[in-house]
Amino acid sequence: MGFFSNLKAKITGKSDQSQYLSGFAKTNNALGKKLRFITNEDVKNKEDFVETLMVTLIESDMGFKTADKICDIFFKETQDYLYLTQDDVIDILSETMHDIYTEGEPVKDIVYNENGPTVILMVGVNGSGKTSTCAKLAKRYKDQGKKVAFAAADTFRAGAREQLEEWARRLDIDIVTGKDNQDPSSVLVDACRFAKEHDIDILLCDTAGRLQNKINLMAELAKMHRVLEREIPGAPHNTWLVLDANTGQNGMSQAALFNEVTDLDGIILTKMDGTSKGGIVIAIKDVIGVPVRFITFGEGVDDLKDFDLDLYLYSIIQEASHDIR
Ligand SMILES: Nc1nc2c(ncn2[C@@H]2O[C@H](COP(=O)(O)OP(=O)(O)O)[C@@H](O)[C@H]2O)c(=O)[nH]1
Ligand SMILES: [Mg+2]
Repeated sequence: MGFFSNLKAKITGKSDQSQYLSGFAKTNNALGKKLRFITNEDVKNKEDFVETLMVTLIESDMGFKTADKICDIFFKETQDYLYLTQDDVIDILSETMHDIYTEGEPVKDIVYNENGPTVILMVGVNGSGKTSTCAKLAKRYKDQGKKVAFAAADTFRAGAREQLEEWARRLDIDIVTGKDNQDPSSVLVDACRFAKEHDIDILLCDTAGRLQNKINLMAELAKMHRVLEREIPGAPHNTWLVLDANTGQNGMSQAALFNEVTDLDGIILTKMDGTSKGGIVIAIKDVIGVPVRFITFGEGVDDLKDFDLDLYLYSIIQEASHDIR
């Protein structure tokens, strides 16, 4: 069985399948269709083929470096590229993307603190979706029976605290807040103490997306890490970068910068419902080396899914007209 048919068999029956398929419908229309089209194009020589493939991959946000790597592998594996069928192309490309995503160290599991609150620090630029993703994660952990609280450490943006307070009210969970412009680290200290006193399982820390310059960002994140670790050993147990999938190569630069100034344990790609360029998932893992933990498909509190490589690959490449639901 070819790699892609195998993928299809693997994902059939997975519960997140329909949300992935509809969430990636735009990407699939753009990338899936074009990848199939390549074999129909008037491609006469290797240069034409490489160019068509490169353009297709870059248009889907794979980035130059990753697209180039995919093309390299493609031509190492296939000599008679002019005689490939659509299915062959799809098999080789989906397997190559799979291999690029999984190469290197295996992805570590999410860390949960056995001896107290698990602290999750959410970082990312303004508007990327940090606050709404905190709400989505809170809902998910609460549904799993965990006791969740928010730390409203975005004290800089007007209305940021109120936005998280509103989510706390709707989800009926605790929230620790500070005053406008208060040092975010002091809010985190209060939140850690609250979490310890109230047997909180998961403390979700919403932060400001201030990207004025690298030195300040580094200093601010270092201070947050320092105070969290002082209050709760091992905290933050997870630092997740929230990235708007629509920002393309700019998102790649954000990921590189944040990964340079702090230890990222994962990336949450938001607004996947709005992009036709799902390739950023592969590019981030390939270039930055950080795995995607979750993706979000909408503004609803349930629109967050675990990242699943098989579902993702199938959803972005499946035939546009093909519906296996
Ligand atoms: N369509 C869509 N909108 C989203 C998604 N995630 C967040 N948003 C919206 O993006 C905007 C910014 O989100 P917010 O959480 O306030 O970003 P923050 O500044 O990083 O805290 C809000 O209008 C959210 O509703 C998503 O997955 N899909
Ligand atoms: Mg916010």
